[in-house]
Amino acid sequence: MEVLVYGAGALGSLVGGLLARAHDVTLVGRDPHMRRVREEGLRIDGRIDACVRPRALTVGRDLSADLALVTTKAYDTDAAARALATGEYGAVCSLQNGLTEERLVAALEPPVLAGTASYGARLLEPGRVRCTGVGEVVVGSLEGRESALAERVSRAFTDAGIEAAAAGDMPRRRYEKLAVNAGINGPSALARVTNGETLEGPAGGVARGAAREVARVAKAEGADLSESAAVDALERVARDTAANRSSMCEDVAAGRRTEVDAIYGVVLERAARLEVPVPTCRTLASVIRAWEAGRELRRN
Ligand code: KPL
Repeated sequence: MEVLVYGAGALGSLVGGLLARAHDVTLVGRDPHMRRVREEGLRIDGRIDACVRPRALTVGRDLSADLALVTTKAYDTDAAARALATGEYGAVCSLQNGLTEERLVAALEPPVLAGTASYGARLLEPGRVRCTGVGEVVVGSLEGRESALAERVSRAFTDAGIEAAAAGDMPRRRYEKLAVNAGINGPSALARVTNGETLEGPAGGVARGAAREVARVAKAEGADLSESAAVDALERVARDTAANRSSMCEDVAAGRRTEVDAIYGVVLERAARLEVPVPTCRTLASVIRAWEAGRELRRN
């Protein structure tokens, strides 16, 4: 299968590299990472060892593939969609944080699938990605229907040795992932602690509170996610990735823009529309946005 992986950050590089063991993969990312992959291949180490040679590009326009995976930061979704709209794809599947799929649907003709990936990944240097946790990829239709296309996409992952499944309950899973991100990312970034430590002490109360609020929004929107299921998912992911730092914690440590809008912004928007109080998510959003504004990483 021809697979385009749009966004060669840590997760995109890992998933693209693993897929390249069985498929014809093109990675789209930035130099110097892409240059090194072109010249020397992509080294995967940590929990999985591999060296693969995917195609590595810095411009993702006018391409075609059976499957386009979108793995950019959530705030780059519109730019990714504009580039993908110039090409031809059998299907598009997001493995991003936040509820980005609606934006892809609005901009693209091919069918868009929702996906989650629970692999841990860290870019060590150009051309080298570490697998810090082996997880699974789950894909499915946005509406929560059984989907033959999702089955085919999930088989493409399993053919490359990635544990994967097609699921008919993506609306619930997307909110579950959002609850996990809301619980871990903000508190871990503000306290500068690992995912495991996020559950301890006062940060743990904030983390669980944020996850519960996302479950209330999910319920109000008709997705079947209880507060206890959201907290269970948060605790499971924090335990399974205990030694890792969340992407937001890494972003703050590196002085980079975060995914605050894609994670907390989307919760606040939907909560306002559905009249659900979300004070913990609102506070986390305000503090992280203030941090970004203070570093001129955002204007509002
Ligand atoms: O998705 C993640 C992130 O870091 O953005 C979690 C689930 C928190 C894993 O680290």
